[in-house]
Amino acid sequence: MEVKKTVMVALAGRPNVGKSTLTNAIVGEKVSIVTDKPQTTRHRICGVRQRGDIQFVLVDTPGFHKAQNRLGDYMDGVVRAAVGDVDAVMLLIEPSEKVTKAEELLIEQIKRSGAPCILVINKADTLENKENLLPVIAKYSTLYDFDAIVPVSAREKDGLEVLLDELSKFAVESPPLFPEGETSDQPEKQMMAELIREAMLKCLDKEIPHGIAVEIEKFSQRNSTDIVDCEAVVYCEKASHKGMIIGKQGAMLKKISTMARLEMEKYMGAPVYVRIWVRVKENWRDSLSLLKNFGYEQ
Ligand SMILES: Nc1nc2c(ncn2[C@@H]2O[C@H](COP(=O)(O)OP(=O)(O)OP(=O)(O)O)[C@@H](O)[C@H]2O)c(=O)[nH]1
Ligand SMILES: [Mg+2]
Repeated sequence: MEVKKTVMVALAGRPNVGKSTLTNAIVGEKVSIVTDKPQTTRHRICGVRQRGDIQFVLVDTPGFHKAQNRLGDYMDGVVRAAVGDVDAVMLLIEPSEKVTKAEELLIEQIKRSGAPCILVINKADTLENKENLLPVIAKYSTLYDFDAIVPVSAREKDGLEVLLDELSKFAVESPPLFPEGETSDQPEKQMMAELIREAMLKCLDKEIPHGIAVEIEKFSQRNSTDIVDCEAVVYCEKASHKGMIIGKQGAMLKKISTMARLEMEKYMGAPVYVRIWVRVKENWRDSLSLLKNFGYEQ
């Protein structure tokens, strides 16, 4: 069906509430990486989904948090900019009455932007009793007059049609913002870097994966085959971190490479050869020039 209307919607919320999971669930494929660690997403990533004659553009953003370095400042800036630049906002929360500073600040941003806002209570599958939603709804209703409140489970893909129905109300007549069939604005090369970062977040503990940046040095198709060659450099912040990333006789790096390769092959639909080097760049998260170098630039 021809696209006649579009609606661009930002997903905002504190780290780990499931913004990227919800983006992927609505799009129907993985466009944004997901892990159980907070601060997984660092960029603004658009996911695209068509239903009927409406094109939905989901703007996934980094979790809003109290920034502790310049990378964090950049990430929070991405959220602020996204909230001010869309047809509607979804504020994602977990089913809890506890309102954190991040949610208070986001509600302030939303008020200031004047964009319509839907409160999305995610992870509804974790509730034993749906009645437990009522105090959450009551609490949040005192903070802001939301245009709608929709409980969903991004993981179980539950409640998504109702959510899309609500979002449809903010669609505007427009030619498509993305060409038909395109599901994301993220270049393949950047997705490869993200999938390596995802594997590192999953395999490594504590601070280490948060201090990692990935740079793709080679990404090309091998002559007259469908094989993709990918070479990447992973930057970490300390020599001791480098040791842990590589592991005993390279075991950890091998585990990370394999995990990343499987996801890359799924994404590319072709065999992928991955080689990863590890280098140390101290305090890159506070260096404006290195942040820019790694693509973290407004
Ligand atoms: N039980 C349950 N878990 C969920 C649901 N949605 C997401 N999760 C889990 O929550 C964790 C965080 O999910 P993400 O999608 O990465 O969260 P995010 O909000 O994008 O996080 P940041 O990018 O760090 O801000 C992952 O372990 C998900 O599997 C849900 O509906 N139910
Ligand atoms: Mg995310």
